[in-house]
Amino acid sequence: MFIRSARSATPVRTRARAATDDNTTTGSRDPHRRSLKPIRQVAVGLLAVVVCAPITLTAQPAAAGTTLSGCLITPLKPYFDGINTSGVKLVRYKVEVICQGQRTAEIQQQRLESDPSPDADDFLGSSPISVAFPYAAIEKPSRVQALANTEAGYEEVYQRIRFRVHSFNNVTSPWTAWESSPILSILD
Ligand SMILES: [Ca+2]
Ligand SMILES: [Ca+2]
Repeated sequence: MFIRSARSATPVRTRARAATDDNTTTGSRDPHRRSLKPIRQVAVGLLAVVVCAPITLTAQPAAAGTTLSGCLITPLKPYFDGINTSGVKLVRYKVEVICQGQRTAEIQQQRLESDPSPDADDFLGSSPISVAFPYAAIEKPSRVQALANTEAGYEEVYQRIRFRVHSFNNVTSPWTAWESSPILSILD
């Protein structure tokens, strides 16, 4: 329930945070800071609810997000995002990052293609993603990768992430467990 609330609030901040949507993990001290104030209040409220009642997160089975040290981070389902100049489909892997202020979220993202057991999933790529939060906010950093052809027919791509949190007073949390997103089935 609370995840949906978080997502429904994000369009409000699209204008102010559009730059963070594509490989940008900096720019926290932006000129739109004043316009983000209501969003920060929303984010703080969401985090307060999440931290106080974490059991409600289990209501959503897949990619419910992980809460640690004032951050709630969710690997979202990848989605088709155009075709490159070589005619290959592009897939965007976006992560929703909600954090309280005065901390930095350090995320490791891995992109994979699912195969039935006993085959191991195909590893497609990985990226470090770091997002600073001088103030509580919602960020949605993402990475784009051309769709790999690992088999005949559809490819079943997904991402998995883990993260740790660095507070601005030099305290670092342990890494979370890996959490996988829902799978995107897409024809290459
Ligand atoms: Ca497959
Ligand atoms: Ca495969």
